Amino acid sequence: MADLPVMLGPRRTWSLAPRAPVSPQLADAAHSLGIPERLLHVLLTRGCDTPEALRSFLGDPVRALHDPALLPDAAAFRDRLVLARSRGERIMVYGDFDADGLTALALMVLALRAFGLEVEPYVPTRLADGHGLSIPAVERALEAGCGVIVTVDCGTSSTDEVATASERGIDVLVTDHHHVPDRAPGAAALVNPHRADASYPDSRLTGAGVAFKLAQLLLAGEPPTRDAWLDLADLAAIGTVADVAPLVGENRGIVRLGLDRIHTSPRPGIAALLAAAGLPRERLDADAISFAVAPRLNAAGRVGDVTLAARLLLATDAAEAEGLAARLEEANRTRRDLTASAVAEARDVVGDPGEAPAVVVAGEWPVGLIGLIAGRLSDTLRRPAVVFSTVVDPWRGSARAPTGTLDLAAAFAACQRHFLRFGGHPEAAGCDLLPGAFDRFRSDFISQAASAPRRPAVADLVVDVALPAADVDYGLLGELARLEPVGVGNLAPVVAVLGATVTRVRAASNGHCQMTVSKGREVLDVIAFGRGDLVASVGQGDRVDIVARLATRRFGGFESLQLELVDIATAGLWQPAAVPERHEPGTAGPPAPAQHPALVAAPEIAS
Ligand SMILES: [Mn+2]
Repeated sequence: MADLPVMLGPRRTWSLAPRAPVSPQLADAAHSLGIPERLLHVLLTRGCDTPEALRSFLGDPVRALHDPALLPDAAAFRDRLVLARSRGERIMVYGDFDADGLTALALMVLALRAFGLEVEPYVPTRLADGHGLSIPAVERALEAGCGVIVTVDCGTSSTDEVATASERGIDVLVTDHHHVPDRAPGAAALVNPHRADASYPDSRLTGAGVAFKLAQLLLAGEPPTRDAWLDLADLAAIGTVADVAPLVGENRGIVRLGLDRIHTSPRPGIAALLAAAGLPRERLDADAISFAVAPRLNAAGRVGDVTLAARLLLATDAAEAEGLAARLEEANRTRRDLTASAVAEARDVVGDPGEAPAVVVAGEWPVGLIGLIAGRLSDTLRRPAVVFSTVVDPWRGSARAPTGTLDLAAAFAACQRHFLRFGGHPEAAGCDLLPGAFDRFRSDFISQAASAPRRPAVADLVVDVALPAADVDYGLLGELARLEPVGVGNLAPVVAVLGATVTRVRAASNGHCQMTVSKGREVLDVIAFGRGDLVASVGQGDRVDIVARLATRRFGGFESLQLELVDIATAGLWQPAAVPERHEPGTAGPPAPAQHPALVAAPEIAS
C-alpha cells in the first residue's frame, strides 16, 4: 500500500497585507530617500503612507521630533527654571527606580546642569519611597535647601505630596507620562502629554522621552552648548525601549538618535555597562536594550544599592564607570539567581494548577522580585498570576496576565475592598493587601478571572514580503534593515519563502532543528528554535513554505544568511497570490472589495 503524502499544517494563520496604491508624490518621496519598491510596500503596510511619514521614518531622525514648546506647561517649566538660575536656587530631580525613571533622572540632571543649575539627584527606593513623589524626598529637599523639585517619570498622581512640598515653600515641576487622575496635583507645572488639555502631537513619549523633550526646550539654542540636548538621546532611547513604548513616530526618532550615539560615542557609563555585559556597542539594537541593558539598570532597584545605576549613567570618568558597571553586573547576577530560585519556589507553591483560571501565591520573596515572578508564572502557566511578598507589612502584591486573558486593572478595581492601595494596567498591576485579607482576595480574584471573557492568545502572522528562496539575498537583508530599530509597534519584518525544497534536516541541541533549503545551486540555512518536531515531519526533497526572520550568521570567520523560522507548512497550502489589490476610493482600477478576504491556510488540512 502506498504511503499517503503527509501534509504539514501551519501553526498560525498567515496573512499578507494587501498592496496599497502608490501615488506619484509617494513614489517621488520614496525615490529621493532611495527606497526600492519592495521596501516601499512594506512601509505602506506599516502606516507610512504619506511623503512626510516616509521622511519621518527613514529620513533625518531629528525631523521626527516635535516642538517641545507644544508640551502642556512647557513655558511654566522653563520660566521657573530660568528664575531658579537667576536666584541661584538648588534643584532636586526626583526619579523612579525602573530603567525609564533612571534614564529620565540622569537625563534631566545632565540637562539642568548644562542649563547652569545646581542639581541634587534623588533616586527613590521601592520600599521607603514607592512610586511617585515621597515625603522623605520632600524632607531631603528642605534639608538640602532646594527651592524646586523636578519629578521625572512620576508625580502625576502625587497630589498630596506636591501639596505638602508647596506648603513648605518648594515649587514642584512634574514631568511625567502616566495617566492623569481626576484630582491632578496643584504643581507649578504639570508637563504630561496625557493631560486632557494637551495639544502635543504625539502622546506616546515615555518618562525619559518627556525629559528629553524638556532638555531640548531648555538647551536648544543655548550657547555654548547648541546641541547638548541631542547628546542626551542615548538615555532617552534606553528609557523608551525599556518602557516598552511603540517604536513609531517621535519615539522612533529618539531611538534612532540614541542608538547612533551609543554606536559612535557612548557616554562612559553606557560604554562600561555594555563592556561588562559583553555586548558589542557598534551593533547594539533595540532588542539588546530590552533584554540586556534594561534588566541591568533595573537590577539595582531590585537588589542591592538603588543609586548604583543612576551613578553609572551620570559617571563622567571611565575608571569610575568601570567600577560601578562591575558592581551593577554583580547585582544583575544576584537578581538572576534570586529570581530563578524564587520562581522555582513559587512554582512549587502553585503545584498543579489544573484548570484554575488564575494563580495567586504568597511567600517570603523580596518585593523587588515579585513582578518578575508573576511574569514568569503568567508566561509559563498562560494565565493571570498574582504574587505577594510577605516580608513587608502590609503584604505587597504584583500581578501579570498574558495579553488578552484578563484586564488586571479592571479585576483589581473589582477587588479593591481587600487593598490599602492598588493600581495598574490591563497586563500588569500592583497592590498593598489589608492584613488577613489574602484568602478572601484570592477567591475574589479567581472568580474575576473565571468570568472574564477569553480572547484568542495567538495573533495572526503578518507577512511583509513573500518570495521564492532564490530571491533571498543580502539586498533583501539590507532593505529590511532599514526598518530598524524594530520592536513594539514596529515589529521585526518576516518573509515568506515560498516553494522551497528541503535539502537537509537535522536535530540541533536544546530541542531546536536545523535545515537547509535549496537556493539555485546553493543552499540557505534555516534554524527552527524549539521545533525539534520538524525532524520527524519534514524530509529531504519536501517542498515547503517557510515564514521567517532574515538574519546573518557568523561562524568560523564567515558570514552567511540564515532564516530564523517562525512557521512552516507544506508548500502551496497558503496562496498569497490570491490577494486582490486594494484600491483607495477615487483611484483608477476596479472597485475595492467590501471587505478584504483574510488569507487563511485551508482549515481541513491537518498535519
Ligand atoms: Mn515610565
